[in-house]
Amino acid sequence: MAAATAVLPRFNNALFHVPVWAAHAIPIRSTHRRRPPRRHASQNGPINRMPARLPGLLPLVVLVASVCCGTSVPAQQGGTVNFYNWSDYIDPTVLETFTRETGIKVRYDTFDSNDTLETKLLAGKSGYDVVVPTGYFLERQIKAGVFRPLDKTKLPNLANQWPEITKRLATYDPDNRYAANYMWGTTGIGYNVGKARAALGDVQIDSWDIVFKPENLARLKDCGVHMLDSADDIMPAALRYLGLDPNTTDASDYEKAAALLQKIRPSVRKFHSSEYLNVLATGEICFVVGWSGDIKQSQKRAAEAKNGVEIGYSIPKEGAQMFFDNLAIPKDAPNVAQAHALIDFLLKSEIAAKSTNYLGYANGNTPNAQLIKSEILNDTTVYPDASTMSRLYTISAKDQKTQRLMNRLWTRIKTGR
Ligand code: SPD
Repeated sequence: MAAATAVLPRFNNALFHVPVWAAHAIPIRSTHRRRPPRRHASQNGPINRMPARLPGLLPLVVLVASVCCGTSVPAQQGGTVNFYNWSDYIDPTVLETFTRETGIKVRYDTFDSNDTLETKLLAGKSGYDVVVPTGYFLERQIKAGVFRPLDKTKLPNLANQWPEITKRLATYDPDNRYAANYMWGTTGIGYNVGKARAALGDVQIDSWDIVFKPENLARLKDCGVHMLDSADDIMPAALRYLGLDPNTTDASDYEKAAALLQKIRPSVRKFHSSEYLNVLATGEICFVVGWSGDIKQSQKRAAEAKNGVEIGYSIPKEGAQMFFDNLAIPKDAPNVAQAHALIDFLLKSEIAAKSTNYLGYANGNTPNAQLIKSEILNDTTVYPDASTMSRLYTISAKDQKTQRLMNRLWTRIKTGR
């Protein structure tokens, strides 16, 4: 993909060379059935409930918290915010703290695909107040008119955002009217160090050759290969591997990428976008094409379990996708004040850093070395250095025809037909 280069200051005083991307305007897909917000069993329990022993004291506790910590919604306001976020994308204590400080309860629900979120947003009346679309989906959803502009007077912590990330987000959301960046990351390779070595020998896992050469992936088949169920992640990786533009609109390019994916299809046990976090950590699978922070969380889980599983994450040398996931408010959100309060809270320096420390994704704020663990800040697969950065590409919103073709090919690949 064509990329101009800008030179920007990096937080550690090195220089940060970054591509400047182009974005394409497109119309949007059809409407779908809608469903009311749903609780997410594993993450929602402790978050939704107010502490049982506190009801009488709560107004006082919340008032004190509000005064001390500068929350933008008065504690007395309370109420509820319906938050629809990616799975494994929140430190539960962050939402507990939010409720304690503001009196606002969080009804939390999760998804693991941009398409699922888009279906609800396009149908309207989703009931959600804050949602987290990825940049290229945000772009076309803005054009479809599904979001309400942010009231920046209610978001003092926008001042904490990293100008570099804000600028990048503006390629999807001109003037940053509708969204603030939550987290960003890459799509790369996660692997079980021991099992991958046993299957492949002592090779470096630093190339898409491991994925796209059928004879290589076949060696990993028995120990278990997962791949994201996300055409928007896997198709661009295949295109890039073939030396084609990951943002191409040429149908024949997509046919070539699909043909490549069909060849490796027999070695993929499952296409799924969230299950790998657990099964990689337990050793049930040994290899995944997945999202950076989820693989980092898997790594942490395995280390905590002391189960002898060591997980690695690699951004292949041929390049990988860099994505931005953003906080936005649907136009018909029922609780707009609470939505702003939640977004502002998530942008607080300490809270954003806490989220990064827990999730293993970089956040949209200017990195704070006092608050972010040094092993994360110095990990170039989380906060890329100039050389890693030069290998990353971004995706822009697809036109309807290209999106349809990609989805059709993707279904064919998954079903192996
Ligand atoms: N578990 C959180 C995963 C977030 C992934 N965001 C979507 C990236 C699309 N390329």
